Amino acid sequence: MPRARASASPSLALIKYWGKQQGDMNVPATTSVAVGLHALRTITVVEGEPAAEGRPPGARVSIDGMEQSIAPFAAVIAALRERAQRNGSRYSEYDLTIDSNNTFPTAAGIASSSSGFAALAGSLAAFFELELSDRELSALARTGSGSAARSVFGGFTRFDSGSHEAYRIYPADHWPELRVLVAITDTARKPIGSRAAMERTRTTSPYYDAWVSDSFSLVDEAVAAIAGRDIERLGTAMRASYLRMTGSMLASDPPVIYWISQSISVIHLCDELRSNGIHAWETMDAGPQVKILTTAHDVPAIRTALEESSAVVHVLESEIGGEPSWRIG
Ligand code: 2P0
Repeated sequence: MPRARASASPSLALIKYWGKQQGDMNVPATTSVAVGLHALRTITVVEGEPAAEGRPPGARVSIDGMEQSIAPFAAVIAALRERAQRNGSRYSEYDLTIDSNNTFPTAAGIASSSSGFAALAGSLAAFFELELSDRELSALARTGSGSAARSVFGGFTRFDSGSHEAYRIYPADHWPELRVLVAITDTARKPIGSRAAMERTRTTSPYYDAWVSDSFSLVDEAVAAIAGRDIERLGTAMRASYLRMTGSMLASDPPVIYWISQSISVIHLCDELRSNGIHAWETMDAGPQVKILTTAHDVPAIRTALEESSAVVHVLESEIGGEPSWRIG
């Protein structure tokens, strides 16, 4: 039975994508700047067998052993299959069994859709024996989830407003000391998916237009900070981005509130650590976990503080990296 395997890491946005341009699938309204979280992976295996005569080929998807509704994956699978048909792939009419596993909690705000759709697109490209450039794969992964366009690259990435694909701005070894600690505060599934929440923000938040127009100034600031390996400058821009994004969410109707009391405790803890000269720069996404950007030097102090806090269930640590891989067999 033909088989392909892919693995990708979640893409953590330092400068956030929140809101879509109208008219195409997951084309961002804001420019995002992100890093790949090397220690966290989604691993996806695709197997196939010929579809029965006279029946269109189908697909089944499971995540962490649980069968999923096909709807969220249909666009990416259709796009890759269409590409396979055009290229005359010998497997284009195969029924697919897609099995995906995360090494971290799914759907709790650690960007599992970014690594998930990047690994899905990569595994299908390998299965159908397609030769795609990274940029082509990024555009295909984007049809599943906007942030997945970034996870097709490791290291430091950028996804421009109005663009169909992301690109790498620096490889991971540009800044080897950089680290991310993820403070897990709750592993329950989030109350509202980011897609619906983004759309609610766009259509009901009086702050949405201000969020979008303001967001661009932070991009240049973050890129300059990465170029100069300046953690304080990067942390300051990153903090402004997530707080302004959150402001636009909170002003939606009904409000979008991903924070729980433990998240706020960790935000205050980071503030306290910074006032003691420790580089603990937090950011948050569509979930209650708090991600802390720092350097290797300050990891032990932050870890100790997080482990002593009753707000934190578990701490994950990652270097920057997350080079994806895909292969046949
Ligand atoms: C990001 N997030 O830049 C932002 C920041 C969450 C907050 O991208 O609708 O799953 O599939 O394109 O990529 C999460 O949203 O949304 C996200 P869709 P996605 O990482």
